[in-house]
Amino acid sequence: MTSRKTWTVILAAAALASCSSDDAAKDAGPSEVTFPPDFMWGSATAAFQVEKGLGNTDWGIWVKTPGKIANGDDPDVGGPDALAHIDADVAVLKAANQNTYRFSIDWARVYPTRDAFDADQADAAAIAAYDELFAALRAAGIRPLVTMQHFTLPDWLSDPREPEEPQGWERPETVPAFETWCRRVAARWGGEVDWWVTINEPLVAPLAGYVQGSFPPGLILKIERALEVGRQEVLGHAKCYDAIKAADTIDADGDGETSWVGIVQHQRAVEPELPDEPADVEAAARVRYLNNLWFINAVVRGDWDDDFDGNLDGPKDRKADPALANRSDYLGINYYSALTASARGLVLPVVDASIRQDRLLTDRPKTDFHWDIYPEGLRVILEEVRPYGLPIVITENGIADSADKNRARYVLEHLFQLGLARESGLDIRGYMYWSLLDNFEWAHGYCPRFGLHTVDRATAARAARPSAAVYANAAKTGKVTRAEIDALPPYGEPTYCE
Ligand code: IFM
Repeated sequence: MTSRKTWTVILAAAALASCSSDDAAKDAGPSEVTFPPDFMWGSATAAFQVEKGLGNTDWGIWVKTPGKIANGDDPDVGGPDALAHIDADVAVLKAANQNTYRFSIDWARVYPTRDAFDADQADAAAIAAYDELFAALRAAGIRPLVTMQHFTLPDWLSDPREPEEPQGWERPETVPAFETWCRRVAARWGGEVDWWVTINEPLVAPLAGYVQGSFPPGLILKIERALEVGRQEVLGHAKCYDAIKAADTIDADGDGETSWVGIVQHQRAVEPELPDEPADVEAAARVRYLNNLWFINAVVRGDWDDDFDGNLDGPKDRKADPALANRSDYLGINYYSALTASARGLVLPVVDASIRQDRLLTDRPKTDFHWDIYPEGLRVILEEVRPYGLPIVITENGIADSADKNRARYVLEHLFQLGLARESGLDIRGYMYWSLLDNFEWAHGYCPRFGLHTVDRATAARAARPSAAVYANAAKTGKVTRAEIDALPPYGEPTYCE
């Protein structure tokens, strides 16, 4: 059980964070925010969401399982097919004044079988395709920011047809295999890449895969297994970090560093469902700790809270473990929205709270995906990570908005908050919009449209949405003004997906 003292500390931190947000909201502040010339302006994708032909992954099996994907959508049909459209994607990045592109290299594409991985026989076509992408980016002067694992795992490590067996990160061979994967990728492409992400959103996969059932292996309320996945991902991250540091010996961008290796977390502004209800306030503190801080504590401070209870008093807990500490050169933050926690409803063990991520009972505008639009929440979650003292990259921020009526305002308002956060002393190095293109949104298929660019479902032709020009202008001028934001229409009704 979590001690009263522990939660008092966590609640105090939460109060501090919400003070900062109130201050931010009250602060009419400057009429513009500016960003330095070396700021990373970019957008992001992930292999499974934009490539095709990844049937040999756990997700490849999952999408073929009837009933798992909305509308029966298939990433092999009607998607961006990114590896066959490298020039088109680099052209739209360039046209939008972006100097950085975040994408993932897929492990199962490079090593389609266990035998190929064990023998280190990389697939020639895969290597050629990623080489082509790196060459095109280099020619366009666009910096790659590369993710080693973005939700998918090779089917030889994770098979959702056998959900009762240990899968993916639960298997003892996965962490050492991931370490090897990271080492080989960093050795092969370290001359192209300086900015690396180990694992994308490590806590989303266990939550969705073992608690909610929407990701492979599709289990519901298997809490102990979910926690073990989270623990193994910490170990995998630390091993991957060390492997990249050893293998990437080339300073590709001439900044004096051969590599910047970070974790990417999906942070939410966690709020009590009923702000005047003390039990909900405490529930929010527990969820905030678990979702936003638990992983970072482990890989930055080496504080291993094995039982996830918010203190380091447990029999397996460790403080400042040197095998884990200082394993993130920067924090990658994916920020989209708020979530609410309550002491009532479907209360999950460990956090002793129910969690709502969409259709929040707030009066904020919503996205097509039923998420709250809450730009000030960006500052709330940035304040939470200020104590770690690390550089920060916003590795994802974006909106599902098929009609493109709210995206320009969404982007500029978030950038404005980011600028204010910079001015308050946070070392923020970049902003990646999610996503460069409309793509395959996991269990929701193609319906949520996050793209700055549309993708024709028949021809895969890319076309810029009007908001792409608004983002491009911010990147070009390095500033966002209140006047620009005020000139945009107010948020309108979303086009809900389902
Ligand atoms: O599409 C996802 C991405 O894969 C991870 N971060 C959140 C995005 C939107 O849901």
